[in-house]
Amino acid sequence: MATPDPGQLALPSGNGAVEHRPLGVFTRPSSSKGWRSWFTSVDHKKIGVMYGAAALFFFIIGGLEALLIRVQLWAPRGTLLTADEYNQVFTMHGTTMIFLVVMPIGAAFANYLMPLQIGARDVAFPRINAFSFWCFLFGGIFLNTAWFLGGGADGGWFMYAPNSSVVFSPGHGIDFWNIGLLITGIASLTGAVNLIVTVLNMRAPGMTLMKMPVFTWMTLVTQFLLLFAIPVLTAAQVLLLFDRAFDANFFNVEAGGDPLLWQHLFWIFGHPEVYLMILPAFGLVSDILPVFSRKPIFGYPFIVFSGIAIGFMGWGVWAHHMFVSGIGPVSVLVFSLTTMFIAVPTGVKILNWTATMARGKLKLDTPMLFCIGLITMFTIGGISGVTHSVAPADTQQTDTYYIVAHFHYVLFGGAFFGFMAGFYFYWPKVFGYLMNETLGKVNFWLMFVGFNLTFGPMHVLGLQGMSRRIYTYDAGYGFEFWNQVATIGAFVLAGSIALFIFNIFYSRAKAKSMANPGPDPWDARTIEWMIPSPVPEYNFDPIPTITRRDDFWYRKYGETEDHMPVRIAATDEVCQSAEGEHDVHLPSPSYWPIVTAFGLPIVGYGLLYTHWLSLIGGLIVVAGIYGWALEPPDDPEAEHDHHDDDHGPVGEVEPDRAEDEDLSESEKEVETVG
Ligand code: HEM
Ligand SMILES: [Cu+2]
Repeated sequence: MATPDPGQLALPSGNGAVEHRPLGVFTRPSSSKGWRSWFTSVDHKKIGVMYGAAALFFFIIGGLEALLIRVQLWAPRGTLLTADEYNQVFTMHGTTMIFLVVMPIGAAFANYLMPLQIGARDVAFPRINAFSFWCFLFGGIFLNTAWFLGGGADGGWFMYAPNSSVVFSPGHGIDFWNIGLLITGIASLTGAVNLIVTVLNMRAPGMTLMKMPVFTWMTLVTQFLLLFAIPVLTAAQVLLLFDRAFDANFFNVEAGGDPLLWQHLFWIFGHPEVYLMILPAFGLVSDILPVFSRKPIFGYPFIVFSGIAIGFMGWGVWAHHMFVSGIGPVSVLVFSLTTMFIAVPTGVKILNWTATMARGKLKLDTPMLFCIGLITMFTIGGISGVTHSVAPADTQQTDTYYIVAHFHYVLFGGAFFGFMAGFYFYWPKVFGYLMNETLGKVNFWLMFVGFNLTFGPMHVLGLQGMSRRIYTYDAGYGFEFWNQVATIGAFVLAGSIALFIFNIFYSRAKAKSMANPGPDPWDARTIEWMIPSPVPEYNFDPIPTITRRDDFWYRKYGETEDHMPVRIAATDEVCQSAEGEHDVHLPSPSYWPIVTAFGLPIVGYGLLYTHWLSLIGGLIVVAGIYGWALEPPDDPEAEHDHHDDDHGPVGEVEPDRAEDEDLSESEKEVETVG
């Protein structure tokens, strides 16, 4: 008698035969349609959209916290927040914006876009990809439930010891921060492994590394930074957990511990962290700028290798956050120099972007405006960054509003402006309609003005000596005027974000009466624009064969002797259509990623309240892993599953190997004619 497959039950089916029926819980959900499908989807596109939606939700929370800060500081002796409440609000604001907004928006674009840019059908491990997303979401919600369970974390986003100890912060706020970020850390690590394997293993034939779009390159560097940085933070967090839960004294100087250990561990993670936030935005700008300059990116290898250089050099500068922590003159000198050096590869990018625009046919549509916004605002942030690297000057600047201005110029002016360019540029590809261009331009200018009104004055306040993290200030220091300008700016900024959200719904409503903008509304350069919008579940059919960088562009345009583009084919001739039969195998939806992830916050609540909860949470995680391991690789009856017999094993996505040397003539031949 044949042994039944795991997850199957051998049932007598009369006439002595045995029928193998999958155990109910081990069958895979069949439909990839309807709202429920979002909970079981393993489709990288849906996961990308969910990362984006969740991050925008957390952005609103972080933004409201920022407005509370600004209202509190509108005038001397503000009374909106108490000192303790203020500590909670800026800690949660900083933590939310970094871990629950900027990082996941990077993950949203990486998940949705990168597989399309390399010509893949999905990421290497779709169920792990879903698991990563749910870990991020549940970790973020867990962290924010602190607001309803005694108050948010109050030790600042970098949580210095001994302030983070139970002596100085007895409530559970910091435990929610710690456990919440341990859970989101799992999301980052599993996500990083997944995306690295996908880039290195799943590229379309001919898509060699040096033909990949810059965003995919920056995604690869970002995932390696995550792979090495998150474990450092996790190690520090486990020490903090032991200090707070079991009096371990790792950071307690009276018991031989060392608070500086936390600072070193946190910033060994923390500085690469700032680069893994900015590099995806850099990648987006490097792919969008050529489209609106109608020129290829200037110095592609330099743009790529400067990103890789930043990825490496970012590990050698962490102690510039500790110039006044007593690390000694030699360390100060060394880290001062390494910090100055890292300005070089960053400068290379700004030079190459400027050279790409130079003598280009610039089209100032909204995505392009936000790209120019990033280049200008990040340059300002970069320059103030260089002033920090001069240690004696930093002694004056550190812990003042000059620093607050700096990191908002690089994080908001840099990363967020870059993401806004990506939203407006890729919106038609993801959702099948264009965002309203007039509202888009107003959105940009309102955000640009609001941003500079909010954070520009902070440079002045900082040099005037206003410390950060003070919940109020006395009259007579001359801080009033610029604080009021900054608060007005913050509300203009909030208005621009409200306008962005309005534009989403307005354009969606309008789209109902408008024609689909087609696969390539911007006349773009990379292959994600040669497939229908919204992108069909199977992405490409057939998988394209790549012959050069900007492969899609050169399917549409040839070049005259003086490198002027000349049309050689109409867009719809070279684009793939969603019409007709598409016989493509796809991984099936699954319950188990969300179930397994759901057990983690329950373990977290158990650590804070009752170990019974930890037990229950632990059982859910174990059951989830078992269910995951035992579920059939695929449900042959599943409606979404267009079997294609020439595809091998079912289940996880099959990689299309991209030979890293150029294609034989005959292969090139086959594809282009197709
Ligand atoms: C939406 C508009 C925003 C406004 C008005 C704003 C305002 C502020 C202000 C006033 C502070 C200083 C609080 C203090 O030191 O007392 C602050 C801190 C901070 N902000 Fe923002 N911010 C905004 C967006 C962002 C974004 C997009 C990020 C991106 C990552 C961010 C990251 C941070 C961080 C990390 C801190 C430090 C928190 C700490 O000291 O622990 N902010 N923000
Ligand atoms: Cu740093």
